[in-house]
Amino acid sequence: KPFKRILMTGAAGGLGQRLRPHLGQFADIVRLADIADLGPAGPGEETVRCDLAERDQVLAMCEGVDAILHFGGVSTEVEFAPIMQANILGMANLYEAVHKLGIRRVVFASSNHTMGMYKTTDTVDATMPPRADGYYGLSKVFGESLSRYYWDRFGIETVCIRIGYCFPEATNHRQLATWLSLDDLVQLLRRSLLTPRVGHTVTFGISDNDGKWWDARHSRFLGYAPKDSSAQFADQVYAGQVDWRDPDDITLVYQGGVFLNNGPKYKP
Ligand code: NAI
Ligand code: 15L
Repeated sequence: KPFKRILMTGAAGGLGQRLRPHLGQFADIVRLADIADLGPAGPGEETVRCDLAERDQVLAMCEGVDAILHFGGVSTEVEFAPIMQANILGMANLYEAVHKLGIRRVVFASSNHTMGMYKTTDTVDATMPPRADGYYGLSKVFGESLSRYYWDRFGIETVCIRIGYCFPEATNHRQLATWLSLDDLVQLLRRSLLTPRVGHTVTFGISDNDGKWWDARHSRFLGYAPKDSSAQFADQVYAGQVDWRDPDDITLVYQGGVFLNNGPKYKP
């Protein structure tokens, strides 16, 4: 196997639970970490309870690992304080530990919400400036910048995957554009972990969908070749939805979709 031990944070979450059965291919030992209960460790697994906001716990969580899949943190738009703790302080704690322990590579679950203020008529590539759609997206921009710094300054490699919509089925027009199948995510993780030199790379976590909004030309060297497409859900979506170009609906105008409705609200 390519690694002796890898760590996955956020392993109790939605993606963590779906990925868990696929991680054994990467390492002899898979260390699963979360602040939430992970259940009993299976063969080849270790479990660790860790709050990403707690520096000492993060250091202990990272000890003895060769690479990290960093999926832990707040995964939706909420108020700033919990995002700051888990995603901002948590990211700083993680990279401090990574540097201290000499860990060479991290795969970071970034998000399409780093670019949610681009319009659904725009095509975005990895060289374009981030345009986050809220605190959550901003925290992922911070994560991308922090990991860039750790590459530039200390040579720690990171692949930032701006994941689209990784759930079993696409049920609306936005999800058709942004859908990522589990198998394609597993392939992308494999390419991100095993490609010999990745430096600091920003890529997009989507399947081979029609009408994509993102152009992954700058990360082609990863060799990611998605096998699935959201086209399998298109008939169902188009049958149920009519006006998905309504210019007065900000959740349709901007790529961030419904996250646009969840940001800070100032009441007069
Ligand atoms: P999720 O919310 O189901 O899982 C996140 C996990 O992180 C949870 O198990 C939670 O307990 C853990 N966590 C939260 N705060 C923590 C803390 N302070 N310390 C330690 N663990 C903490 O989210 P999901 O859907 O599994 O996503 C995983 C990652 O992928 C997240 O970072 C999310 O931002 C990112 N992502 C997911 C997308 C998707 O389509 N599912 C799309 C874009 C990004
Ligand atoms: C995300 O970043 C979230 O973690 C996920 O739950 C979805 O909401 C996804 O983006 C999306 O944009 O649909």
